[in-house]
Amino acid sequence: MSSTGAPCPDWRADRPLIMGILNATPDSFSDGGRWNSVDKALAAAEAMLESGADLIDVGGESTRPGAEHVSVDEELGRVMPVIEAIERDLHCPVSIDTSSPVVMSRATDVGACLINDVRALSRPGALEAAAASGASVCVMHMRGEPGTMASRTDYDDVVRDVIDFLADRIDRLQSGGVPLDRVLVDPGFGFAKTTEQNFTMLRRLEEFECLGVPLLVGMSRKRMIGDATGEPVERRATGSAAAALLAAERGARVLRVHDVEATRDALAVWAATRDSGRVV
Ligand code: PT1
Repeated sequence: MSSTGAPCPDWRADRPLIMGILNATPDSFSDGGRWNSVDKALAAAEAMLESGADLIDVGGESTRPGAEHVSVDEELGRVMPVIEAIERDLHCPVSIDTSSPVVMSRATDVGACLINDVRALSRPGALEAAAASGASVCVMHMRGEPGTMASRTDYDDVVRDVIDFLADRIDRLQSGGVPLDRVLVDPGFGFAKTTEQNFTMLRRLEEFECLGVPLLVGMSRKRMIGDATGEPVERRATGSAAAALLAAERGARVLRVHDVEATRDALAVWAATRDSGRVV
């Protein structure tokens, strides 16, 4: 990890952390206007920080169901200018959402403090790149690839099966040289799960505490929220904030969200009900 990058927030802080989502994909920040896409991404990151984000998750590959594969060069071209601009101008903690070992190394070299891999370091060289980087690592549960995962939803018990998978990944990370205090896990909402299975995981989220590492969750604007509310993706902020709040109540330590302000306010109300009464 670069000495110039902001360190990660304390994953074991006394309040849940907010991770703001920044998609560095061509469709997200290009409208042919006056500002180039890096300036727009930077402005979006700044707005999320002002709204209360604790770190910014930069991703150059869409992993939503059915998404297409992107080449490593394409991914680097999307994320590197954005991470460099954030490091230069905003000095905030940055996480890199990637499965590519090359992108992991390059992003952490310029200061990213967390590797967020939805494929749980399954690509050849990913574990080695992550260990060498000195960064924190979030490993997530998924089956297959985003293009095909929708059909792979046969579980004995979705919560137990996902816990077993994550426990195995934690072991592999430790054997590979990533210390436990730099590991986070994510049950992978919307990745090879039906809506019912997603809500089973949310209802039983406390069971993941047995893994002994901080839990990161991402339900923001996902289909499970649309199925519960009947709202299209652009109207899921309120449902997403409610889901984030329930996850916080059940022990989630990091909330990966698009709508930072709604999440912050939901968490502030939740915090006011806690023993200390101390506001977030
Ligand atoms: C996530 C996550 C992620 N989600 C982590 N990283 C996405 N650690 C990207 C839908 O059902 O949950 N955790 N990086 C986005 N992926 C999806 C998946 C988007 C499912 C939408 C859906 O709508």
